Amino acid sequence: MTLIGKPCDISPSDITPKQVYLDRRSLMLAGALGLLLTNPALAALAFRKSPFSSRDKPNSLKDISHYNNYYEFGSSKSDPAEQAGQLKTHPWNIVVDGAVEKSRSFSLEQLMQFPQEERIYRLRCVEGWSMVIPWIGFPLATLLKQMRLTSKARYVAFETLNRPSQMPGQAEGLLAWPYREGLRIDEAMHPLTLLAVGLYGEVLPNQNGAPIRLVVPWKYGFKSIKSIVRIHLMETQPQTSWNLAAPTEYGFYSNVNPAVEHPRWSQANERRIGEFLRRPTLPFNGYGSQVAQLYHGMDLRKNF
Ligand SMILES: Nc1nc2c(c(=O)[nH]1)N[C@H]1C(S)=C(S)[C@@H](COP(=O)(O)O)O[C@H]1N2
Ligand SMILES: [Mo]
Repeated sequence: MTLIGKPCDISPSDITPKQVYLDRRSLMLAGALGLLLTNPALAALAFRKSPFSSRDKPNSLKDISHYNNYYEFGSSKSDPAEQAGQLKTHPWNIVVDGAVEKSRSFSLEQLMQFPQEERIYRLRCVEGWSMVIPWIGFPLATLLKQMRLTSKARYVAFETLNRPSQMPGQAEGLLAWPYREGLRIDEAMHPLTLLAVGLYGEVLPNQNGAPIRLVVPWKYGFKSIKSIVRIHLMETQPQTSWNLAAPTEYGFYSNVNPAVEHPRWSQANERRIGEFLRRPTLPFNGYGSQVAQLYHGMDLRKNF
């Protein structure tokens, strides 16, 4: 398998404890609040750098956490940063059920036990902008391999939390709530497919999908569902919120494809947030050497 750029050599010095990102003041504050000692999910976000990282320069933390799509908190880019603080992300569990021999619930603390990596990925939104984000997380495959899947497990469906009391956008009928997404099982098992629990060395800001969200870097941003509470293995292709809302605009696959237009605009190029000139959009968002073979023989115009 080819990697993006050159794989970096991973040495023990690349294992970066969360503490190096914290200044003295925030460390003392975290200590005073008891976070570092009593909450294992927040204490030890240690990770190693991944050879799967893009070499593009990451966007600033400010851009990444203040220009968001998270319709549960409103439909403008600034709404999530203003509104998502009210979401309570602890305690948190993900239920894995459906086509498995035995359903299981994973607490956030259990999920944090999986080896964590920093993965710098490009994110291409269907609206025509892109960002580069240094995620921290683990492959979805790591979680799925904990389960015994049955032969009916051909697709994976994901669901976001449904909690209108803390997610004001869910009172509006913009989308079918809870937000739903899905992948084919081979896409879900692909080593690039990540469950992210942090970014820039910290736990995820709420507006980026805390405490745990999906990241599928070769697909348009809306596939990367936030604040996941359920992973359901299925035999048939799951429904997705955006496909239900506008089936001619948002298909199931949603692979980044500059050659297939959105009905209302071109997908040929994109604006990297923070840059002025638009840049050409790459097939599969530049991850084609790793994922194109998943779609061998498929008509990607029909399966958009
Ligand atoms: N639950 C949920 N997940 C979601 C969305 C949403 O509205 N609700 N928006 C999607 C879209 S359109 C994009 S582009 C990305 C944005 O992720 P970011 O804000 O962390 O950059 O989240 C995706 N995940
Ligand atoms: Mo998006």
